Amino acid sequence: MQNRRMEKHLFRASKLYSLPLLDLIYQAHEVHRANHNPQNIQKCSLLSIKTGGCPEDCSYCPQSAHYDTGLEKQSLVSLESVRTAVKHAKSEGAERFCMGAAWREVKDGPDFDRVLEMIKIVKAEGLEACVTLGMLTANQAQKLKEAGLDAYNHNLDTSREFYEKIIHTRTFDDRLNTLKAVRNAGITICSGGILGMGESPQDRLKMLAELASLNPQPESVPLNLLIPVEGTPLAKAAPVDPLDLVRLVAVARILMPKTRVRLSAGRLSLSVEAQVLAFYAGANSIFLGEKLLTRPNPTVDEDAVLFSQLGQVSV
Ligand code: SAM
Ligand code: DTB
Ligand code: SF4
Repeated sequence: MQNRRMEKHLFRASKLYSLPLLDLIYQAHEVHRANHNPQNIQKCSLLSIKTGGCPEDCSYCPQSAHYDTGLEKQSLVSLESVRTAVKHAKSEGAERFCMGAAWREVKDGPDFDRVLEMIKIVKAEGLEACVTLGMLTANQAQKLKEAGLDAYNHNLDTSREFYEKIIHTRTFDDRLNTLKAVRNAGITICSGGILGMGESPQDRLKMLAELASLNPQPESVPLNLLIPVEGTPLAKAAPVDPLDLVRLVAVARILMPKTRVRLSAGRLSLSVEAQVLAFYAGANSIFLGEKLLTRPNPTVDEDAVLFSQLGQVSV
């Protein structure tokens, strides 16, 4: 069933992708307006709560222990530092606070218990809480839900076929299984991927078709442009054409009309004009603040300029 749905979405995605660009973004914008207020762009803030030393070998990731990227490792941060970061993000206008850990999977014990407390801190400040902690069991997902978690980020990252060229320490089905546990626990799903790892346009469309065929569809789909990091196998990957990103945003918007499509990592490599076009094509969420997990992001001041150019009052 999942397979048939996936094939159907892939057929539609391929047809859309081959449309003339202006026809595609016109269609996407219509779907966008019918389902969202285009002025409403969600602002999410990111915090790395446990940095580096990850046992997985994801070829894109500066935090993998398999590569020497010069990154300083850090064990799980304190509750106090989370509280400070949440208050700061809130003062900058963030609506959602996302915490990321360089873990392969969650292990029950004091670290997981501390993450549960972190979620309660985010909720007490009135923000939506999201975490990304690697693989989860059904029981752990349930505990996250009880702590008040709104969303779990777990990316499919690319197509099923390309996945094994990028990551060798886990499988595409491992990812789908965690997404199932998240959904069954009643937590919303944030799942997307990365463009620019050497995948073909067809791989990108397959990834979108996989996401679109989840039932229900993910509430958020982050689209990251690869940030090439020295020391990783993808350090020399070629940059993505911004118009290819715009095309993909448009296809994502049409396949998943209600989903928040997030312009995620890589906005520093995009012009204001490319970002505006991506918003027009249906993107309606960004990461706000000068740091993603370990890499830089536009500053809040730069984004204030972007929002004023869009005619929005403030960030
Ligand atoms: N360890 C957990 C996992 O992999 O699910 C959570 C943290 S991991 C850093 C979250 C996501 O960051 C990855 O799925 C990937 O999409 C993204 N990411 C990591 N390194 C990146 C890079 N260099 N450029 C763009 N996105 C990246
Ligand atoms: C997602 O899709 N992108 C964010 C978030 N989910 C966790 C992470 C981007 C990481 C970029 C590389 C870094 O900062 O280390
Ligand atoms: Fe680890 Fe996540 Fe980075 Fe993969 S993407 S190496 S799982 S932190």
